[in-house]
Amino acid sequence: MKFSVSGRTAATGLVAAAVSTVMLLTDGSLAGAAPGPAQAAAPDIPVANVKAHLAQLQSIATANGGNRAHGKAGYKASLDYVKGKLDAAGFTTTVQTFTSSGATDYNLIADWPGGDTDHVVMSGSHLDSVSAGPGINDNGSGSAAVLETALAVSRAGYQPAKHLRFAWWGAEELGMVGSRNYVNGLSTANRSKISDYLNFDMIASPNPGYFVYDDDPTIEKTFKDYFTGLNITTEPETEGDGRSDHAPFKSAGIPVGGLFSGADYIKTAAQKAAWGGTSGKAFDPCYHRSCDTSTNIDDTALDHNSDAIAHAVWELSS
Ligand code: DTR
Ligand code: CA
Ligand code: ZN
Ligand code: ZN
Repeated sequence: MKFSVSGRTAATGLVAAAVSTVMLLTDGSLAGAAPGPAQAAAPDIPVANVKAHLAQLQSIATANGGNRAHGKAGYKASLDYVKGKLDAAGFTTTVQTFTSSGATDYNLIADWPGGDTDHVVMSGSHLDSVSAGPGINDNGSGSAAVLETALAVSRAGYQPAKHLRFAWWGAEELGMVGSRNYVNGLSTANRSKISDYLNFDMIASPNPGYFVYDDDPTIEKTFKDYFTGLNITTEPETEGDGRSDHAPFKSAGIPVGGLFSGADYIKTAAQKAAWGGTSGKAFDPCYHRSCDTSTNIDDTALDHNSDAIAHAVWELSS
């Protein structure tokens, strides 16, 4: 039986229906109890695991001229690291090759076997950095959190109704080149099969904010409700409209959403009151600079956002 609403809502509906039809028989047993489908909640994403991926990305940058940028060895080494983890975890991985600014570049796509491939929940992040530095917050943070969420799917043996797909994009810093290449390569039919594209680009800024993309309302509500459960206020993410890898998907009419912890904009006093940190200072003062290293991470924001990603993936795919 397929539900048109999220599995969590459907399960609630089933339980309510079961209760309304249950009768207490003379022998004390219950007749008509129809257990709802087991909708497992998302697991906690261990932030230590996410930070371990960030440490690897930092090491890769350090060993390759200090960055993980388009056309540089550090980018391909980053992709090989992520791919190795996913292959070992049972994902079907595909490396897409494309050329940009005269250099070969790569997207990594990972499909989790199973689920209805006519309904795909996709999560993505750009894996490249700028050439000025290692790009640990921008965007090692999103890449590591999406990777650990995918590995959590494998660890759980999660088999949702919808198909799960994950992606790590090349050349976002050149203008969303990799993600645009991917979307442009999809047939109209395959574009229509992507029910949700979730984008994660800078989710652990050292002076963090909690911003939720205000594009698709269902995805937005999924994230906002999660943070409400943590008693964390969120704000709509409007600065980044068109400035990250959700843009090509949105242009193709695919529902998009995502999370953001802030870049070079300044945190206000009101935002400090809501989120802590320092007002009058940028959310990420090392944005696009050499100091965007593994010390340029707020662990609490990384943890909350990683858990929110897992929550949304479970919720939207059930
Ligand atoms: N992460 C940035 C792109 C980006 C996304 N949202 C915003 C908001 C404000 C400035 C930049 C951004 C990048 O990859 O450069
Ligand atoms: Ca966690
Ligand atoms: Zn950037
Ligand atoms: Zn970015």
